[in-house]
Amino acid sequence: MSNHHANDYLKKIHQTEFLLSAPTFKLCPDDVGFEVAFAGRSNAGKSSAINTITQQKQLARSSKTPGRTQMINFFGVGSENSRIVDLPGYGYAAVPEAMKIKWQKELEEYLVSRKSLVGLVLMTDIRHPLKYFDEQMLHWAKDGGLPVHVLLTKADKLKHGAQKSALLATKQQLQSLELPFSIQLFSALKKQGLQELALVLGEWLQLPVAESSDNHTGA
Ligand SMILES: Nc1nc2c(ncn2[C@@H]2O[C@H](COP(=O)(O)OP(=O)(O)OP(=O)(O)O)[C@@H](O)[C@H]2O)c(=O)[nH]1
Ligand SMILES: [Mg+2]
Repeated sequence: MSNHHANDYLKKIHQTEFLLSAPTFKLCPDDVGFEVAFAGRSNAGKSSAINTITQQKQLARSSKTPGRTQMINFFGVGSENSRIVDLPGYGYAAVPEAMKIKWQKELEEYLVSRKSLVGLVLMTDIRHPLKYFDEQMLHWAKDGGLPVHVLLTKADKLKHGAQKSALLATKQQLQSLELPFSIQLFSALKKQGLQELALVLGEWLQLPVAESSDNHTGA
């Protein structure tokens, strides 16, 4: 797999546009095409990752206040049939219990039954191990036959060696769950891991690549 494709995918991903915000999954776009969901605890860095990979400062609102993203936000990657979804963060303590339970039911239904959903990007702050609800998400993804790509976000908060250790520890944690997954380091601040993420999104969303000129010889 080449960086060549990663750059083609990135170019396409830069063309991402906001589609719509939905307060519930009942109001989400038609279940056609391909969709990748970005999920994680509140404040994990979901919106920042979307803004960074799309090279658009304000596409997904990011904020220092946890729980700010209450709506399910849909973005079209060059087309409304290739979508990125910014899911509301979970684990925000101030949300009433009844609302949490209602939301969790909706989330589970979405992950298990949404046909256009082709992958889950699960984000977790590199300084925090996967928590109970992250594992819950991973099990729902497994139930839905959904591949999972884990981003260890805010990697810039740790030195190189500590980044590697965190990567290894989370890999081991995921392996013990016996789920198919891939994992990478990511930093929105340092723009670290963009190509790796672009490759995953490009493949899952089946984004077009430019015609290869590799076969042309001479002249
Ligand atoms: N140092 C550092 N800070 C980051 C990075 N990414 C996000 N942050 C900060 O972490 C906080 C939360 O980022 P968001 O992108 O809003 O997180 P979110 O997951 O969308 O949060 P909710 O929408 O509330 O669930 C903000 O203060 C960001 O500036 C990163 O790569 N490095
Ligand atoms: Mg957000």
